[in-house]
Amino acid sequence: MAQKIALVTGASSGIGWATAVQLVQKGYKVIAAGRRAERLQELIQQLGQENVYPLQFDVRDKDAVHAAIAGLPAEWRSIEVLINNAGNAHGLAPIQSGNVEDWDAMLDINVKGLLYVTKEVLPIMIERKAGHIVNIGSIAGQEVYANGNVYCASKFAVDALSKAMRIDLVHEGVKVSEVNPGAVETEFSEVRFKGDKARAASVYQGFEPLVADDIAHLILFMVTRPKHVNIAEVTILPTAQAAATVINKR
Ligand code: NDP
Ligand code: 8X3
Repeated sequence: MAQKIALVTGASSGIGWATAVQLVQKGYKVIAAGRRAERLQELIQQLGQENVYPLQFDVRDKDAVHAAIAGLPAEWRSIEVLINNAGNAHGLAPIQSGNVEDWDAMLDINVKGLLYVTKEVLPIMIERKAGHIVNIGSIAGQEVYANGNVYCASKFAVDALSKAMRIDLVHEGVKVSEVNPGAVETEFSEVRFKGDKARAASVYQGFEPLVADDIAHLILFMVTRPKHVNIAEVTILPTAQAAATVINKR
């Protein structure tokens, strides 16, 4: 049987990287997308070039997204699984002092980027009347918290889009799922705090956060269910976390 093909956005780091690794370990071939080409090369070195095809693009650039996916070699085109994972928070500030470039980045990457990638992949899935899209939302898409404003709005949008896509695509045989993690220790907080590693590390001090592999395990479970089963939405939290800002820190 031919190996299944999965496209993972944001495969150059964190949750996307761990998901790409676990998909290959499970026998998938992975199209690994991200902006940092050197990271994608590291992934190829780890997993083998027969298993990983790198796609370098910025999800904000719809022409680049189109060119990358339209230009896939024939043997890599039959995408069955799309993990819409690329995204970040940029800044953590009250709305009245928010940075407009940060707002643009979060809405353009987390929301519009997800749409651009999905738009390019859907014709492939619809033609086959099969496929599975997993959108990475967040606990921040379920509750707002102080200073989270635009990041929360971007993840509320991912939640709305996931629900809407599931409704529209049910007639096409395409599954849509959403994974909503709480605190996962990745490069996420370093990006949010613009490279301030000490501040980023402090987010995860005093409790045991999730790691990227925890989310990847869940995604693997979801995409390997039988054809008639769709796990629609899952919220996954560290045991020490009960809500976006309720964390049992010692
Ligand atoms: P990382 O910062 O480790 O990874 C983010 C990934 O997104 C990188 O691979 C990055 O690749 C990619 N990315 C960012 N901007 C762009 C862009 N403009 N174009 C293409 N790719 C881009 O963070 P995580 O792994 O934690 O985050 C992955 C997802 O999980 C995000 O959607 C995040 O919102 C979500 N999430 C994270 C949580 C956490 O606590 N860590 C909790 C809940 C949800 P590159 O820079 O190479 O382009
Ligand atoms: C990332 C989790 O709580 O920092 O989506 O928003 S949080």
